[in-house]
Amino acid sequence: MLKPATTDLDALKTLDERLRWLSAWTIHHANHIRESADGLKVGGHQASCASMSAIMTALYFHALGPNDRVAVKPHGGPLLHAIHYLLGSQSREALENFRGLGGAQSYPSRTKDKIPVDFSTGSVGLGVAITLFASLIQDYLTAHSWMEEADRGRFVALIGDAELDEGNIYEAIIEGAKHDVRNLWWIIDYNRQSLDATSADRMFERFDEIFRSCGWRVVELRYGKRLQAALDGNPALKAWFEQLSNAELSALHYQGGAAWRKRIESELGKKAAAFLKDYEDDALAGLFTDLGGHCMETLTQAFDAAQDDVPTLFIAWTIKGFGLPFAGHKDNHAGLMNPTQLAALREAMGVREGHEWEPLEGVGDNARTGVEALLDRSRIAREKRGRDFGTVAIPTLPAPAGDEQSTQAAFGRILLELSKAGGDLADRIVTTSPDVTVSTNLGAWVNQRGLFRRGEMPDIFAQAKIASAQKWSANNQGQHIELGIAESNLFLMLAAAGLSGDLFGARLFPVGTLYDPFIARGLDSLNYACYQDARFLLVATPSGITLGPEGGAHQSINPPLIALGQPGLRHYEPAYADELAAMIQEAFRLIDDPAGESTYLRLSTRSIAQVERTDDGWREPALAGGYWLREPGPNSEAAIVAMGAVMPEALAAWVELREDVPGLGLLAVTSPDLLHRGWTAAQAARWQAERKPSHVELLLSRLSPAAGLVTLADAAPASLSWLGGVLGHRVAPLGVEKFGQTGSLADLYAVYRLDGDAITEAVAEILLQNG
Ligand SMILES: Cc1ncc(C[n+]2csc(CCOP(=O)(O)OP(=O)(O)O)c2C)c(N)n1
Ligand SMILES: [Mg+2]
Repeated sequence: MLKPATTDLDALKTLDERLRWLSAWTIHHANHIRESADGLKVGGHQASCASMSAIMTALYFHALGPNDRVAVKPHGGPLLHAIHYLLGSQSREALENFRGLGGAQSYPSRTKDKIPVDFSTGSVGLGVAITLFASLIQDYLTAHSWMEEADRGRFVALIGDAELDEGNIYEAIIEGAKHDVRNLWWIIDYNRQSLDATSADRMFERFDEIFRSCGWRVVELRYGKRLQAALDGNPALKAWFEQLSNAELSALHYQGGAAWRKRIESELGKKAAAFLKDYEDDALAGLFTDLGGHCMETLTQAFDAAQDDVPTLFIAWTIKGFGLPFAGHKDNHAGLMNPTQLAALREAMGVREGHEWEPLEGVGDNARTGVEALLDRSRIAREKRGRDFGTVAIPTLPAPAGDEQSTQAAFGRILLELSKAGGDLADRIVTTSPDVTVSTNLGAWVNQRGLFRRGEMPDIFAQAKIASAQKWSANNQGQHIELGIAESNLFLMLAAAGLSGDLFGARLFPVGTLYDPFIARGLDSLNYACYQDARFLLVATPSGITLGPEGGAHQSINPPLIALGQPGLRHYEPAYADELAAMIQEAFRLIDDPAGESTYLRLSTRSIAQVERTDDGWREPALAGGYWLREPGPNSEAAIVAMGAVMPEALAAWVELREDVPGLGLLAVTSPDLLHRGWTAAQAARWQAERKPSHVELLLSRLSPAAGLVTLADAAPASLSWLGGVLGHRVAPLGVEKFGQTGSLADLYAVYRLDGDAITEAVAEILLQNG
């Protein structure tokens, strides 16, 4: 903890002004001064920054310790860059290039920004909630001795008040309450304005109730010291002030001192209004803008008083656009000062024209020493962390034995065997699931490795000797983190655990399970995890209409298309247990590889006959996206292309048709995602001297150019139909385009045209077209 000497308050106030200036100037420069090649608006949020400069000053130059991590509200990005500029860890060039290619990003970005960004933000609500899961992961790591107690930090989220409408925040605090989450500071920039307007008064007293009931301490910083004193001495004025609606308050802040005076004179009695004679209009406006979130003394005292580990919500009252000409105006969210207004601000802040980028411009000689000393002391641990946490050996994972298996059951067995074998990898795996641990076959792993809780949680059923396949006791050595049914929480947990190396210097191998259709429920959180380059294995099972009688609303059609369009996530869809073992091994390797990514496995509960292998030749091409399960002959006129759980239908059709269709091949696709990526990458390299054909081009080049493809997937047919575009083969796509019907597998495959008849007819049509 850095405790300020008493004089530091002045230095902090100076830095607050510098941040307000530099953030406004950075945005102004990008919009009004930098040359625009395309005439597009650059944008930036001067009002959102001005609202929070004091809060960030109090944090970064006073309250933060070296291990603390912060998620900054997206539109406060320029403030974070200004802080690093003052600390010497951001370049002027990057600020001049704000929102340009290679410049400071619009919103703080872990992966794209060059300054250390602890958590990316952008999609509001997610940056807030990930801090809670990161804190849980910190507890997990220290309990498992992957991390020293002394290296523990606090997790801070700087939140726009309108972000509080995002439901994912409440899902997170409910989960946090179950796990006794701690070491959190969530600080609301309570400017009572959103993007469109001022925010609803009715929510006013509600947020604190919600947080308190989840075990949080709520600290409201409504008034700065000066305003507090003025109101304390004038109860009628205080009562009047506190009944103003959000819109009225904002309007008055915008209108300024004369408007305050007029309202008070007309609405308060002589005695209560007598204080007005002591204030000029500007001073009066200044008095009423002295809200808690702008008062350095109030902020630093509040932070100093919250040094225990109780999760704390600070509601810091602020004014959106504080100190800027559009302060309080309801339309100011994306408002930009015009050059005249900017010049006026520059003058008012003592910044000389031509010296706008000087870090300490306008700071007098006397103040400078104190400010420089404070900057020096704040330079701690704000360096970007390298990937210096070592690598983990990934053992070969054998395929589970068995002539008939489902990929879901095989997944459970592979993890169980890994657990029994033990070792570094097994110890570093952390599994998590939103109340579908048992139904996704993680039960055996959990029986072996236990549930994680900071405190001991006995298995009451086991103690009572009630027979159960699940040993459901928990302690701080457990390796499974059970979540409630909130898929967004699953992805945020995977994001936090998947960043454990980068955040804490200790690599974890997170494995999360859920039903395939519910990926859509947490999609933005999944995208958020991938955008930050968090590394994890996502196991989605069951999937498709292959769920059969259990299906209906749980059938999934489009996740393979989602995966096709999701950077940072590799989709594998195995048919057989040996493919699955290879894919899990690869997924663990990719978690650890600096150039790796996360993996999504789409599995099934359908037990199918396993194929006999004569050699290992399938393995490498299967990991690259597909292999010929039945080799095509020369000049073959047709091929069956199939993925995942419907492989038995494809194989049966191949057996039936191979005599009539000489050279008929069967291509097993294990990852449309990888095949497509390889194809587009090869296309993009078309003018390079050594353009290498992609895996899918090599696979399909085995066919005659006139051949047709019958593609088959328990998914949207577009998952595979694009294959025709690679070398120009005609395609008859089979797949699922509607869902929601329950039934036996045979019935469903017949209705949805995934059965042998459908394949035979499609092949016949191709042959007919060939004449
Ligand atoms: C999920 C999501 N929806 C919408 C937006 C667009 N958006 C950006 S900021 C904002 C309002 C923010 O208001 P607030 O959180 O109060 O921040 P302030 O700028 O007032 O500090 C909106 C709707 C977004 N970034 N993310
Ligand atoms: Mg707001």
